[in-house]
Amino acid sequence: MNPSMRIQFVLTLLLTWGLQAASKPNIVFILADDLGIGDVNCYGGERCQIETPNIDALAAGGVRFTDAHPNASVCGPTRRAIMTGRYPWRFGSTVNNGPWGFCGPRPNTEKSTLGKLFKKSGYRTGYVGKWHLGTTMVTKDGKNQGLTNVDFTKPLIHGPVQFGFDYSFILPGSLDMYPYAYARNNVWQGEVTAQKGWSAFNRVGPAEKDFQDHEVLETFYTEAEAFIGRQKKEDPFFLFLALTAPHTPTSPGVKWRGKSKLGVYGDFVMEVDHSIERVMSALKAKGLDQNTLVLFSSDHGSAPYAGNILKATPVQIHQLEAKGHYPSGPHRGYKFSVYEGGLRVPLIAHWLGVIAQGQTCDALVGLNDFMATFAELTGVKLEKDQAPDSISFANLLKDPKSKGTRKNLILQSVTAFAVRDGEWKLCVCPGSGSNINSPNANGNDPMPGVAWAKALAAFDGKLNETDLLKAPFVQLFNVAEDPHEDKNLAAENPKRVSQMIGLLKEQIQHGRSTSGAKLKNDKNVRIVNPRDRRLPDSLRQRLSASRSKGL
Ligand SMILES: [Ca+2]
Repeated sequence: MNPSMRIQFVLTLLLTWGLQAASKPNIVFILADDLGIGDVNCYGGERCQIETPNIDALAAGGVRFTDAHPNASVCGPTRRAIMTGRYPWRFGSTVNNGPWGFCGPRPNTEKSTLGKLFKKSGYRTGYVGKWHLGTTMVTKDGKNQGLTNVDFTKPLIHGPVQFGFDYSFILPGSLDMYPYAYARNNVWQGEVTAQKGWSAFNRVGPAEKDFQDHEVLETFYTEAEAFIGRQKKEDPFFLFLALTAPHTPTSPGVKWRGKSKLGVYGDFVMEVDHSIERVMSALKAKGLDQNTLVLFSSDHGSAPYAGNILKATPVQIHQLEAKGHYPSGPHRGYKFSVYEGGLRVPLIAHWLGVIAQGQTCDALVGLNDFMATFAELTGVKLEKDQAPDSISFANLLKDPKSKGTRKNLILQSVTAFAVRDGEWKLCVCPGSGSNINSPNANGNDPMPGVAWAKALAAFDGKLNETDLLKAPFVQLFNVAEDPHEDKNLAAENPKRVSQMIGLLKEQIQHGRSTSGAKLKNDKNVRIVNPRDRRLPDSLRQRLSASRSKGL
């Protein structure tokens, strides 16, 4: 390189760095809890009976993704994948574990997080809302944290602080998972001396004496506004606002009751919609709306037990559908299932001056992709072992019609894997893939008992475990042509089934799905584990009979 070329090269580098430093956007990510894709008007259309003016306005001013997915159809694993960019099934078991909101952390979840990523790039980081990623509490007897032994006068040993959040205000589990108490920067707030509970799941447990279920969203909105209010124009910030709604108990704030035409469920969704209004107003008040990327999504689809009765009530969701409101939109199934009703969610991005108005993007995106996307937007280079399943979709924010970077995606119900490869989706189970022991999953048809009985009856002869990776025990759908997943094409496409199982095996064995050196999973991962007690006994009996009779 001659001297003039060298000077030009250095000037170019300085200019690039300068532009990056000047253009670091603030980022606010709002995550709803159990909000179905059909609960949002700009997705549900005529099948949606709830007004969501603020989410719709966010979409009208930015880009609406139509093929976005959480990695699981339940809360915990999805949140783990969002926070780390790593598939949730790669993590090991929880430690110090107790029931519901007393759940302990999974080792390594805190190792590489969104909080730490943003801090590395010089951001102020805030987390407000539902946590559900596991905490370690001080116990009076030194045993695992639980209903009777937590010392609420002592701070959390392990919580958002350990995940790289400068400021946090959390509910450790969810709105129907005790303890019903907030922790600010790992310190319990108020006096946790009461016993309360609102859910039909009989989850009555420790609560702060003034804690009210219908005040939680308003409390989180006030906290989020205050966090934004403390920010300075010159320092970028990241805020993760994780709502507790419309998850049961369906308990909107007093001023939201009666707002929707649909009933109390609609009222609660409207209070979720209000989160956008509060965040956008707070940004505008601080003059931060011009350089802030606002994202909105849901942790998975709506629960079959949610509806117009405050308490969780089995299969209540069908009563909403009878009124013309379909929380899963055009899709089949709900929370817990392997079908799109549980696994396809709204995802909207709004960024003035960068994202053009009124865009839609049909590319395949996973919520595990935030980590790599944010790394790209903030100019952080991920280490080789960080976010091993995260692929940046930053290019889609700037040009929603450009080619998506993600070709495949691993999903899961509570008991089964699913693999997306282009338009194809392989569900590695018969039926909905929900838990045979969970009456709360009812409504996810066909339920596992029925589906497995039918598949076992259709299979002749000796059954080996490897047979469980083929028809009639798997389902193959083209989700572009068949959004309701009615036409199972597995039996007529054995080669495609086998290729997609191969893809899943490779991504399990490699410890990562992005390019790079092989990594280790924190536990042994099996595609189908017949010893899983959430699968029916009939499966174990058939395998055992095949072995003993040499059929
Ligand atoms: Ca949830």
